Amino acid sequence: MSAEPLEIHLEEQDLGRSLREDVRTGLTAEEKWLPPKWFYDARGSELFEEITRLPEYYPTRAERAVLAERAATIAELTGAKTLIELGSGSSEKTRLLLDAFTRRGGLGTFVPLDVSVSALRQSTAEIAADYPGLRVRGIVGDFTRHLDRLPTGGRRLVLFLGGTIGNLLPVERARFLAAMRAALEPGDWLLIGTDLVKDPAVVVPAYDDAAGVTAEFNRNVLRVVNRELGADFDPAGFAHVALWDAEREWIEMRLRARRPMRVRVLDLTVTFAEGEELRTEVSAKFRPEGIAAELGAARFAAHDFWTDPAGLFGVTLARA
Ligand code: AVJ
Repeated sequence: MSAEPLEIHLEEQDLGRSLREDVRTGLTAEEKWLPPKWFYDARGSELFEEITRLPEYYPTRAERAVLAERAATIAELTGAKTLIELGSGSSEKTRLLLDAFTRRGGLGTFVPLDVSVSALRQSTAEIAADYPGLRVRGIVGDFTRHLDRLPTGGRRLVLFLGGTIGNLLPVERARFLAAMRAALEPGDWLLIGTDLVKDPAVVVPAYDDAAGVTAEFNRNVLRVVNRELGADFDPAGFAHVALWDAEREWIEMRLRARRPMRVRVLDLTVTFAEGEELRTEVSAKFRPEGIAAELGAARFAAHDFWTDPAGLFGVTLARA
């Protein structure tokens, strides 16, 4: 089957407006920041795909190992009719689940939701071509805002993979999980991937690779703001920083001004002192008991928790 036209729940104007709001809020804050969702234009999505193949970036391989081992069990346990994937990107690992559901039978519809139109266009076309008989309904949207637009009816399994939930701050996470639970019916399922707390000597290089791909990915947010809002950031003027916060157990990516800079964006003039940092991403790492507690607080029942053999990455299956 060919993929259906993408359902756009995030129009160009919408995207532009939320980018402008984020830029205004983040760049006028005492400690400057930008949300990580703005990394993912076509080039950013490609750079992220390249990151997933780097030797230092273990999360993708570790999560793939869990899914490869458990896909058949997940298909059997959930018996889902509809598979929804939040922040789907290329949906590369999702194929392990689609394969298992195809063997089992009964899955009718796959609904990937992503902010990146380019990633979604490509993934929906490829998946529709490779899984004949599967209805593929791509939704362009923001998983923090458009959960009420998900298809209803039939037993649903929602995938939130890759550790992307770690991009949300703890309050945002609680809000997201509560909204997710509200969008589901009792008996629906959530499969959530979380990177686990481990030696920072393993985590930090995953966010600061030798080839410099993550640095380019990080600076890409400045290119997006330049192009979309006509700003004049000099991306080369910023150094990539990856920092482990031991207390909060998360990685922060930042861009550090190499020299004093003045940037024009919107109606603002934003100044950076030499060495001043702009936070571009938080990527939280989790402990098994923390995951279960956060799910419980949102009225999900944790059903299974699996890790890869090295215990790097966790995948939790929970029931609404
Ligand atoms: C796609 C959000 C899971 O946090 O590890 C990769 C993004 N940032 N390298 C992550 C990312 C830097 C990634 N997620």
